[in-house]
Amino acid sequence: MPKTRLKAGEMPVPDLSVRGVGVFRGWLNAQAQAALVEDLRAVVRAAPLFSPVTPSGKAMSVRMTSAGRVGWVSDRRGYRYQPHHPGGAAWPAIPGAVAEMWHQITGLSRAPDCCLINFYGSDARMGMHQDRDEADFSYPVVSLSLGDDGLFRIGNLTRGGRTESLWLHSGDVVVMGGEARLIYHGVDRIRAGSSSLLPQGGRINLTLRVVD
Ligand SMILES: O=C(O)CCC(=O)C(=O)O
Ligand SMILES: [Mn+2]
Repeated sequence: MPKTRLKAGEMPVPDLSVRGVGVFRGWLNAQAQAALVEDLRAVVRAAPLFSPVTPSGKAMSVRMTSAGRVGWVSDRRGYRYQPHHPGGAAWPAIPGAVAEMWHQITGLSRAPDCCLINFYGSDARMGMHQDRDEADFSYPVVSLSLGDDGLFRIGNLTRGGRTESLWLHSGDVVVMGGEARLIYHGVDRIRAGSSSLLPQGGRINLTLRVVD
């Protein structure tokens, strides 16, 4: 539920832009966040969180699963999208509220193929990387944060160099599109106990992508 109602054809303007990355603060209010957590519980019952390893065999600290036509996985065979959970079942559908957010933020009628769901415990992080396993970089990547605050770091279009960081709060939406579509980004740390949305604490990040 966006905080401002938009007329048809009007695009929402981000609250801030850091190196071309748009940030919408509090796109979902507390009630919408709580409803979405319930939807995500159903997703995780159908497609349980798993602990991926990088292609070099290093354990990732986030646990993840996906919803949508395809899901993103990482294992010794590499990073890729595939049409089924590692357990073999098809991925569940992307929750309606998440798809609605995508359409409102992007103005696209095209639906996302994948909603990657990352769960960060208090010690989890995500190293600097680009999102580049998709076929067409003209589509933006949109992500939504829920639960504890995460320190999001934004770098450059090539690895290294100076970076800027900002805290993402529950309900915030980030858009990496246009010139910033392939910008390096990562999550350095989680501020445990900063949100009461998830009874056990932690942070959820949903990343929406058009894959092919
Ligand atoms: O957790 C986040 O805010 C970012 C997640 C991310 O970059 C990814 O899943 O590719
Ligand atoms: Mn990413």
